[in-house]
Amino acid sequence: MLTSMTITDHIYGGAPFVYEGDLAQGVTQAASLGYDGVELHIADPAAVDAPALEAALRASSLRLTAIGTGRAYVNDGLSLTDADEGRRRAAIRRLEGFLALAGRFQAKIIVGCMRGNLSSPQELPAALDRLRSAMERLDRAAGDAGVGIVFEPINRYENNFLCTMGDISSFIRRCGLQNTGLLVDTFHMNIEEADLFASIRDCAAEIRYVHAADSNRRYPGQGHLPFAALLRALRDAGYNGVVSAECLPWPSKQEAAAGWIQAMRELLRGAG
Ligand code: LER
Ligand code: MN
Repeated sequence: MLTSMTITDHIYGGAPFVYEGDLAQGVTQAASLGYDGVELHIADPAAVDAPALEAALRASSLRLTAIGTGRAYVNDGLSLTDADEGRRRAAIRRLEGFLALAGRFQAKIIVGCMRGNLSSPQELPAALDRLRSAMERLDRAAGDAGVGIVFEPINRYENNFLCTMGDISSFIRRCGLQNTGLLVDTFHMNIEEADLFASIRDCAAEIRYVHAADSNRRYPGQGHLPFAALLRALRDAGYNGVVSAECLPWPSKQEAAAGWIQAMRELLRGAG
């Protein structure tokens, strides 16, 4: 499996990223810590200096593994299920911009928080219809851009529908999405999955990306998740992709970035 370090220009609130600031410098830091790549979190792809990022990645022989889009919802309120058609279109356009940026780097696009929130449980069928039509369009655009989308189950306290791996995996299958897989985040899994290992086995065919944080969202080893067994289960499920350091910047950004890769190296060695 390949490791990736989360980088962002600015950490808002309690966001689970381990580097903030100049993105090119983030790439250099990830390389010096021994990561294989970086995962970028930004609100707007138009604000990224793509040539500078490209040059930094090339200089460090690192790859951009994925681009997280949640900040377009958290910062700018853009949701794929917004009842207002104009705002929903703006959310789709923002994601099309993200896909174009991802195409340049052969990175995956993460759709998580941008699914939005239901204002009431009764809104669910209408929200799923809006999401289906948005995701069908984005899935085709991803195919055209030659990149994959990974759809992330997020715990109920952040997004109040499609919270489990099974929910997302059936949504992907129901809509017949060809370029969209599942991103599993061990922190969200710990809150939402009834059985971590059964969920990995049941969704094995769809898992395309992993966020690794412990039960308290600190780096692996700082909480009570059975990481060695989880990594073995992922490997047994045929997963050999990216595992990313999306965890709290605790006790500091630097220590979290270094602590995560040190813990993960040992875990991956143990997982064989
Ligand atoms: C949100 O909690 C999350 O897990 C992220 O991957 C979305 O940015
Ligand atoms: Mn995540």
